[in-house]
This record gives sequence, structure tokens and C-alpha cells, in this order.
Amino acid sequence: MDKTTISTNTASQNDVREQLYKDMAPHHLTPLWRELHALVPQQPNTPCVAAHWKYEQIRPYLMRAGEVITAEEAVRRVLILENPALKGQSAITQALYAGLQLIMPSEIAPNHRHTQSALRFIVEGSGAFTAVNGERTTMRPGDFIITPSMTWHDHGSDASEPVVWLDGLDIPLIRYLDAGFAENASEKSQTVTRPEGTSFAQFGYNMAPVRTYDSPLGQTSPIFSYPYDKSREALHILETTQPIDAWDGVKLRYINPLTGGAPMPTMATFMQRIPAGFEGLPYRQTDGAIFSVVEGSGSVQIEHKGEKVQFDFSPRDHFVIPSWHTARFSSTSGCVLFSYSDRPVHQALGIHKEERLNHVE
Ligand code: 1HN
Repeated sequence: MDKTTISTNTASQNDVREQLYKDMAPHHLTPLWRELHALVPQQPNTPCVAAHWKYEQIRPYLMRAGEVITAEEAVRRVLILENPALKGQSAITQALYAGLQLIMPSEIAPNHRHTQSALRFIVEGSGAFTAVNGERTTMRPGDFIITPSMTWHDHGSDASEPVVWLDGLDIPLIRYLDAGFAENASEKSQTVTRPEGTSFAQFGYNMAPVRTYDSPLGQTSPIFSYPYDKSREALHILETTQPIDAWDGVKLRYINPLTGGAPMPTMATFMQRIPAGFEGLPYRQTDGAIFSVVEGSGSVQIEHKGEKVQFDFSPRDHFVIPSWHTARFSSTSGCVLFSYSDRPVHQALGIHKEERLNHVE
């Protein structure tokens, strides 16, 4: 139908159209021309909003959860970080899930497995462990740990203090694809078959077992734990010897050593140092990113469709920068940030986009 026809359309034409829509509806038909704008927006139009969870404000609820339910009874004692604009969806972005999990001394979170990939980023306390495929990994603050898709995993604690970590999973994405399977094990804790550190010795030293060309875990990294002391050391060396990126400060991505790609097929992870006195330039990217503050304090200004928010963050805080929201970081005294996003999915589809602005608006 051309423009002339539309501009001259009459009340009776409208009636005819409305009648058509009504008549076709029982046949599960709907006219594209009424949906087209929303279906193909000119730029990403996420319903998600930027949000900040201050650790000092939410920790009391986590500890209260520790008093009212055991890890075993809960299966996973987690408070979900839910995007305020996605209530009831257990999602922090459209594609990703985030939660804070608590394990108390000598508790067990029972063995199970599922399609959804998971990452753990240790926020508070040392001495809990997670077991993946028969190998335990001790958790220390700042460590980044992987539970690959469909691998058996349970958590336990030999610690004398509460241990809290950030869980990042691709739950909403797998739900969207209707592709999730899950299974509980008959034993609460899996049998340990390999000493701690085995997978790191095999794959964590820029070497790999001689005949390993294909990853034993498909696209997922065979390294279960990326210890913080190594990531922190790398950032420190680069901060003190190399030029600082005007947008990111010093930012490294974690890699699957067998592919050079992201450690998981659906989630990329990053560790970043914002140097003292840094005033970052603004950027935006299509992947929505979730941040966990490791050390120090700073601010992030986030702007979207003319609305601005600023989050002043401290250690153990969490915040989310949704898709295509413009963000810039600053810090007076310096800070270290862990983050994860759905970037590998965007890249696999060839649709990842990032824009780095050269001036502050
Ligand atoms: C899960 O398996 C864990 O293993 C944490 O610690 C959070 C959220 C939804 C589904 C499975 C875990 C989870 C989860």
C-alpha cells in the first residue's frame, strides 16, 4: 500500500481494517505492519535498567537467609540480583542471571548438573570449595571459577566463616531457547577423583597435555579456577609499565587457553584496574555487563536516552550496565572490577557492537 492511500484513508477504511484484524485473530494471525517498528528498532532498546546493589545494604539479608534455611534445604542458598525492570524473571539482563550465594561452615550444596553454564566470583570469605568433575577448587576472594555446562558440581565449606560468591549463569538465555536439562545426583557430594590443582597444572601454565587439541569440555575452558593473585599481578604490571586505556583503564579478558576465546560459550569475563585519578571516556556496547567490585572505590556514570545515573561503589558492591547504555568510570583512589557479559553470544552471531566516544558529552 503506498503513502497516498494511507494519507487519504477514511474512517470506513479503518473500520474495514479493524474488522480484518478481528476476523484473523482466532486463526493466530497478526498483521506485521502494526508491529514492525517495535520488532526492528533503530537501535537496541532494552527494557533493562542500570542498577546498583550496595553490599553493606544487602549483606544483612544474606546472613538472615543463613539463619532461616540451610544450604542443603535450599539446594542453593542464593539471593537473586534481579533487574528492577525485569521483576519475577530471575534475570539481571535479558540474557543473564546473577545471584549472591552463601555457604556457612561445614554446609553442603548438593551435587547436580544442568545445561546452564555457571561462573562463581568469590566475594567474601575463604575456604569453601566447589567440586567440578571430581576435582575440588578452594575459593578465595577474587577467584573466578567455572562450572561448565552439564558438569556435576557441588559446593562445601571447610571455612570457619561465611563464604559468599557471585553466581553468573546464562539461565534466561537457555530458557529463551527452551534448551535446558537438569539432573540431581544420588550422592550429596561427589567423590573426589583428582587432586586439587590438576586441571590448572594441565592447562593453566600456557601448556596443555600433548595430545589435547580438542577441549575436553567443548567450548568451555578446561581451567576451573583462575586465581585472583595472578589476575591482580597482571593488572599491576600493566598499570605500572604500559599506557592506560582511556575508556577501560587496564582491562584484561579471561580466556579459554585452548581456543583463545571466552572461557564459556555464553559468557565473557573480565578483570579491570581503574588507576587512581582516572577519569574515563564514555563507551557503550551491545552486551549487558554485570560488575563485582573487588578492591577500592570509584564511580560509574551511566546514561541512556537522556537519563543519567551515577553509582558510587565500594568493595563487594554489584552493578549492571545494560545493553547500549553509555558508561564512564572514574576513581580517585583506584579500584579493581570483575565483570561478565553475554559478549560471546553476540560475537558468535556476528552482531557485537561497541562504540567508544572521544569526549564527555
Ligand atoms: C546453580 O546450580 C547454582 O550450582 C547457583 O551453585 C545458582 C541458579 C539457578 C539454577 C542453578 C550452583 C543457580 C543454579
